[in-house]
Amino acid sequence: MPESDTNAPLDPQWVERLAQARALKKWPLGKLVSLFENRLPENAALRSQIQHHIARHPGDYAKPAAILGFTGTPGAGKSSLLAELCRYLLAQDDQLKIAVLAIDPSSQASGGSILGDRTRMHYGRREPRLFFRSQASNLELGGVTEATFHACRILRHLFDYIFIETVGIGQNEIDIQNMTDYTFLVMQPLGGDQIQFMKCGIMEIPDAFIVNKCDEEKLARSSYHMLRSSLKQARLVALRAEDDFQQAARDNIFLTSATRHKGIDILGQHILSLQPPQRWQHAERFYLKKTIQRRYGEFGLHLIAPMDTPELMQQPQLSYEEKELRLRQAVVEHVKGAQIT
Ligand SMILES: Nc1nc2c(ncn2[C@@H]2O[C@H](COP(=O)(O)OP(=O)(O)O)[C@@H](O)[C@H]2O)c(=O)[nH]1
Ligand SMILES: [Mg+2]
Repeated sequence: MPESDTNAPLDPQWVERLAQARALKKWPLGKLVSLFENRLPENAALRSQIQHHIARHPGDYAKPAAILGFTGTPGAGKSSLLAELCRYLLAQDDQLKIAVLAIDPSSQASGGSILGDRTRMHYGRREPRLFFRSQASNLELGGVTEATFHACRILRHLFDYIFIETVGIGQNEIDIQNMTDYTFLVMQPLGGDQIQFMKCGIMEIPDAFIVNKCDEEKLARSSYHMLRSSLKQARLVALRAEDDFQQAARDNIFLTSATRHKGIDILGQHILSLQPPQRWQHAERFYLKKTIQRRYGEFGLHLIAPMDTPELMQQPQLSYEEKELRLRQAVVEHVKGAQIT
């Protein structure tokens, strides 16, 4: 794949498709996301051209999206809560656009996602400013989060927020945190087990805690006090001195009920007030290295270590594909030049 291809002008058909995706037409959006998600080698030049096209027309695209991860045990109410949250946010600003990526535990037998359709139902079908996609977790070469990352590469130029829903157990969540600007841990009331999770290092410290299913205020209050005292004990996060239920949000603790629409406004306002995202370069670097590791193992990582520098990793004029190509070339050239002594 010569760089004359990766930087060639974009085919007019794809220019048109990009314009339609910007207008949030679902079919071209789906096509574009698949193009990035599937990562077919024969489409690498096209993906690169799309990135260069976007970079050449910054005025046409939104500023890159904030990427927010929602993680937690199955049944905690992540999907229900996200649907409510999206409704709230879209109602606050009629220009706002949101993409939701839901990573489904998928059935080995069918190879398909089992929650996708059920989750999709939460959102209704008529909201044009919301794009929903579920990603099956067992189809992926190199871990589900690679597909999520590659989908975000294009979605971040088209939306203001990307929400990623994952089940909070295992390596995927740690990987997800390498691409999210903020992580929210969604819990059920009165269960202290998530603190244990974090202590074991299964996930890194989330930026905020949400106790969902707080349908009654009494339950919200007791959940708040319980979570706060566990957090205090675990000394994982800095908390304010006062233990004040009304000010829970100041400690990044949110008490919500998706079914009774409680606490959604406070959480929504918190999300709207978050600082602009800054993690993307970190995410690119993490996934570039992950690709090299998957292809060439620790040996490959060792070989590219001298290239793991801002000069290569942060060059905005290079597309992701071009960066990956340079790293892979470095590995291959080293192997070709190696002498047996
Ligand atoms: N009582 C109550 N039930 C809820 C709430 N949010 C979600 N649920 C229910 O909890 C179950 C799991 O919700 P879901 O959103 O699919 O959880 P997820 O697996 O974390 O995505 C569903 O039956 C929801 O209706 C809530 O705030 N209160
Ligand atoms: Mg769900």
